[in-house]
Amino acid sequence: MENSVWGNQNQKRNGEVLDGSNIMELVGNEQGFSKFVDNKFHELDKDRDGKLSLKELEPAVADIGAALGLPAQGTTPDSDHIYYQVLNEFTHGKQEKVSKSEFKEVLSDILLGMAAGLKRDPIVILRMDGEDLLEFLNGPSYDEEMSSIFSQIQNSSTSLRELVIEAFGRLNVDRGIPPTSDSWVFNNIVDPALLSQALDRPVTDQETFMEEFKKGALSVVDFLKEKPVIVAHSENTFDGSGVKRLLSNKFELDKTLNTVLENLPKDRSGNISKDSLRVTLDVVSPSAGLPPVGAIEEMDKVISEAFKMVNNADNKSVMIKEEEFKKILSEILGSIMLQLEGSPIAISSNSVVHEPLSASTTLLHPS
Ligand SMILES: [Ca+2]
Repeated sequence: MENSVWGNQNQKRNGEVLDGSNIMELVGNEQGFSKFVDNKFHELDKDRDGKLSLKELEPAVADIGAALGLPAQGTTPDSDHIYYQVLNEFTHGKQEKVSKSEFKEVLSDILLGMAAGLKRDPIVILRMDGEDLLEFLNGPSYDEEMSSIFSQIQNSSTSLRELVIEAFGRLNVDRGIPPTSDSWVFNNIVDPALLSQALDRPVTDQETFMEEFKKGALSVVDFLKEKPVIVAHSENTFDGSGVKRLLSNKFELDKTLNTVLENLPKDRSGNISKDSLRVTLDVVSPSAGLPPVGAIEEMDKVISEAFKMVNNADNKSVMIKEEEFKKILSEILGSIMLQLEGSPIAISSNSVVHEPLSASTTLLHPS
């Protein structure tokens, strides 16, 4: 595998950190970045007319989406909306071909945005090859931790098999278990590892559970040795500081809002429906250091609370002037900021890095 701007993915050691520094280096090197853009542009410009059509931009947009961690296009309306926004960035909302200098400018903006995000919340790449799990199984905290898990889940499952699987789900990457909610991990590691055990029987006592769990876990160790799983681990804290930064920078806030407002439907007097507030907030979210809607349940609660507080009394689909629209949106952002400052949301996420994903982000690999 070649080096990507995310970091050197060839290094198969634990805890490799993607903090955006490689991206900064790439974009900051004028000559190197020009060459990078030249190569990518040439690859994408299939008909060699020196411009990129919407069709020719598609692979670039798909790569950027994958790099942002979005599901494939067509998966959810929310993620499709972000893809649409990325494409709009390139075409400036006009459905026209894109020149090389426009392509370079937008790509640089997008990459620097990603780098800033990674600097704030670095991603740690973990290679799970069974060693950490084996260490945990033989370690001093094992018995206590497993019996605590047993007491929490003993009544939740009817069969021993389900209970063992549930217990794997309770152990996280710190214990050397890749996320079992990932279907690849389940189908290729957990499920086959348990095949040789007779687990289709009722749960009786803790001792039996402990014995069967350990057998299963040792078998998982063997499977991980054969097929190590790469996991991208990140810990994000949303404490409102990103929103505060955006709100305190009037110039950036205006620039961001104007770009969004240009693309919103308006009536003949140029008024905008309050219905558009939600979608506008979504587009502004990355600049405010907020996750996309639907990504984090706690965050969605904070946001709907902000909408209730600022916007609840009025008729929600009323048409309002652009200035009023901006003012309400700023108030909503302010409310989100205050809520997050009061009680920050901390999220730890683990996603399995599958080969197809890393292979598809060719745009971001300097060649
Ligand atoms: Ca072309």
